Amino acid sequence: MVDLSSFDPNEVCNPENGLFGLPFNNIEDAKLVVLPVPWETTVNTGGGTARAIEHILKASQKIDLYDLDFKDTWKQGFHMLDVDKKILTKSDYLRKEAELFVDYICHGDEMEKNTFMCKSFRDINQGGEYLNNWVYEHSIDLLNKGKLLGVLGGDHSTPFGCIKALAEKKSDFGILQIDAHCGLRKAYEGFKYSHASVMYNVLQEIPQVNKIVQIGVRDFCEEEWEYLQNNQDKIVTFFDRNIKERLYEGDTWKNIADQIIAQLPDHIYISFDIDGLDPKLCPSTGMPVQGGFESCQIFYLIKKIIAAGKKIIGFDLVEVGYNNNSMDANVGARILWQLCNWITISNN
Ligand SMILES: [Mn+2]
Repeated sequence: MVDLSSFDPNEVCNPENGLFGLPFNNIEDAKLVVLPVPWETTVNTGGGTARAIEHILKASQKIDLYDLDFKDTWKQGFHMLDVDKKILTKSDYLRKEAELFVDYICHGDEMEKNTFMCKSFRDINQGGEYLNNWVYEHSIDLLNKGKLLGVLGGDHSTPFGCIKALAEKKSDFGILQIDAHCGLRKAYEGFKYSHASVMYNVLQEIPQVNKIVQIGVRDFCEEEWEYLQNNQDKIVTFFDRNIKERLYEGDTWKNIADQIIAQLPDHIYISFDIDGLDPKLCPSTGMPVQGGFESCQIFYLIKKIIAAGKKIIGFDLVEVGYNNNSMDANVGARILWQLCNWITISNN
């Protein structure tokens, strides 16, 4: 147990401390552990989500711990593991390969005619499998230690191994996916475990996930639309445009939130892609799309989910980018704060 008698949450944060400036410096001290996954091999714009983690950590240390919703929930202990530099290096290397590969195929050249491209393609797909195993191994280890678990990406491919590990502990659960995208492509640019395919892969490979409720979606392809039509028993999507139209015509966010909650099973994993929010809150995310939620709408929804007696069994926060003087890391840190507190309250 950490002795909190000398820790003053009103004081300026000691930079030696960790996530949110809290003094829980070991896994053993914490009820909740955040697993950082600095990985973004298949992103096709900007990049930067792998390195955003350290900026989110820094921004988190400036958050006031006093919160009328959460009181002293943090005293149960939140700890974030150190960023694994090997994963970051591997991500950097494979991302370069992926860029060259995509540049090659988008000019209409055939991969089979170029042995270097064939090798890159194999490397990138094997890299995705390696990462999934890495996240799975860390996740299952933390779950076996009785910890609550959150993944901090990286791109949206990062939580797959965590969801797989949770599926070994829970026989059935649903996912609340906050996202501008569906993540339902069969493969993206040929890459099986890409950020754009994460929910497709979850439904293919993790049968314990019996429902996905997507909210805020506003950017998708025909293949994904057809997949949604053919899998209505498993996926319910609240499109951004429909939500907005209802609000413009006088419907309330409360009504819509109630309908979202009614679709969720009792046990829920939250997959929070920050691009589900209005991009003014996350301008450096990988694939910003105009429209989307205010952060407070989502915080309200999560509060209502808890009030409805549903249990959060795990979460991820992904696709947070970074740019000097932008809101990204600050907003990311505050979302992480909400998720850490709500999952802890939900499991008290
Ligand atoms: Mn997205």
